[in-house]
Amino acid sequence: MIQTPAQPVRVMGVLNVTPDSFSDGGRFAAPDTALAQARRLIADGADILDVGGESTRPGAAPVDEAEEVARVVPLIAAIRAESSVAISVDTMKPAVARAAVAAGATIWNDVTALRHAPDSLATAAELGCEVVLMHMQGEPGTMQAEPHYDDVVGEVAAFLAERADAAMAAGVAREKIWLDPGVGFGKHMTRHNLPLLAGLDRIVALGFPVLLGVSRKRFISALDGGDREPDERLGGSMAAALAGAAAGVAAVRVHDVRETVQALRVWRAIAQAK
Ligand code: 9MG
Repeated sequence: MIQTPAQPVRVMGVLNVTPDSFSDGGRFAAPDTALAQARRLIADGADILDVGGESTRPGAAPVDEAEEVARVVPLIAAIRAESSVAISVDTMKPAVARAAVAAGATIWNDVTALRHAPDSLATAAELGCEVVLMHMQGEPGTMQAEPHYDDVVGEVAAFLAERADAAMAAGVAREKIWLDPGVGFGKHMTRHNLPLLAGLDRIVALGFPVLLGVSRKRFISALDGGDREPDERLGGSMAAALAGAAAGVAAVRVHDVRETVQALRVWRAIAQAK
């Protein structure tokens, strides 16, 4: 069923300060370039900036804690000094999340759903920040080798429900929890990502706000001839974001903020005119 959410879908702009992210690796690694990009994303209408200092793409080099803190914390502090925009930190390391929250981040976006370190759950509870719990089958380095599901939507939903329970049992408040199906993380490009996108309403039905990341992902290229570079996937990114909006997601994580804001505004206006 098509939903028109009471609130507009929020737009999370991607701000990678990494030399090797899949779409924008290296472009915003220098501090002044990264702050300029943050300003651009805010001007384009981003509700949240997702600052990441370690790439999760298969084959990316691991980054040590001190280096990751050095990449993200000065940028978060600089954004916070001039803007009240919501900031999330994309990290799997509790110490990085802790430093980022101290610098002004209010959301911990963890692609491992607080499974990476023994103290991840306790740290999230102690920080009292919002947390994004994302589904991933396997580890970032090898997750695309041979992903397998009997029922991708059911298994992702069960995993996310279990991680939300684990977070709440550790002391994370229910209203701080977001869920994310992890499109492209340990999923076959079309056999798993497409049914997952088609079944998003079952993830939404778990009762937590859902974040959806589809922007520029490889499945879009696979559906469009197979060899589209990340910056040639805008149309597919919009289509998938709107499919998420129709299923009731609360936010989309995107590279192309201005185009997404426009697409969501038009989609919402049409849906509300019914
Ligand atoms: C860091 N990152 C890359 N893709 C992502 C996605 O789909 N969701 C979330 N939460 N984080 C992502």
